[in-house]
Amino acid sequence: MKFRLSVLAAGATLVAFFGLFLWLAPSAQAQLTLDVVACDWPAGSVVGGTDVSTSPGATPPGTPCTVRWGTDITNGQSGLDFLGSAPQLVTPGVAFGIGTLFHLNNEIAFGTHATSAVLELELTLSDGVSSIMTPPIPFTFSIDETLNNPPAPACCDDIITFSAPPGPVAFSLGGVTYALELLGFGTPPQGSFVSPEGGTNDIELFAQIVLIPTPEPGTLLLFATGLLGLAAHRRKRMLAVR
Ligand SMILES: [Ca+2]
Ligand SMILES: [Ca+2]
Repeated sequence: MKFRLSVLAAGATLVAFFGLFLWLAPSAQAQLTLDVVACDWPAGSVVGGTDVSTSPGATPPGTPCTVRWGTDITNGQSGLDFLGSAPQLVTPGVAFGIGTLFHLNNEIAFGTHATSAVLELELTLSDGVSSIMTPPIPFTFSIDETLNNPPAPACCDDIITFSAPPGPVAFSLGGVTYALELLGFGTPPQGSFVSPEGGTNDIELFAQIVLIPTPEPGTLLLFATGLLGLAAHRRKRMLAVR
């Protein structure tokens, strides 16, 4: 009897683990077509800075989205531009260039610089059958406008970094759930972009689209069956020792 219960327990455990494996394992996915990378720097998201202005990127692509700040002292304001990539094929889990970031690193009056701004990206994607535009996916860019003392070019480059969204912004295409991750600046992707003083500096920004595993009804049923089997075995064992 004890042997039979053990076999049952082992079987239930295997079924539960197999169901869990199927639930978590992403299925192989074909390439997607990335048609448009639209962008915006929402004015309300800019922290610090005086005389802040923004403009969204145009669709179809070719015009960057822009944010400007600071008091011009004859060179122009400082700011950031983002220009989305040209249409391309992307493979889930594989890095691709999503666009180019420009830092307009002009000398501005002391204390008039911004410290961060949010870049919102909206991707138009298709899987060959259906097409979607994602919701706005926000990434916060921190701007460290270092003091220029002594003056450029001897000192001191500015540094741009970004952070991921607080939670993955999921979107669905063809019944599959995905999320967008920024990987970094340049190749191999770096976490920060060092921008020399005096002029406009640019760098390509790399990203990847990742699969978000979602349980399918059959997989869930398998997982639940295994769990129920384990629970039944446990109950029988508890009754047996009374
Ligand atoms: Ca600067
Ligand atoms: Ca500086």
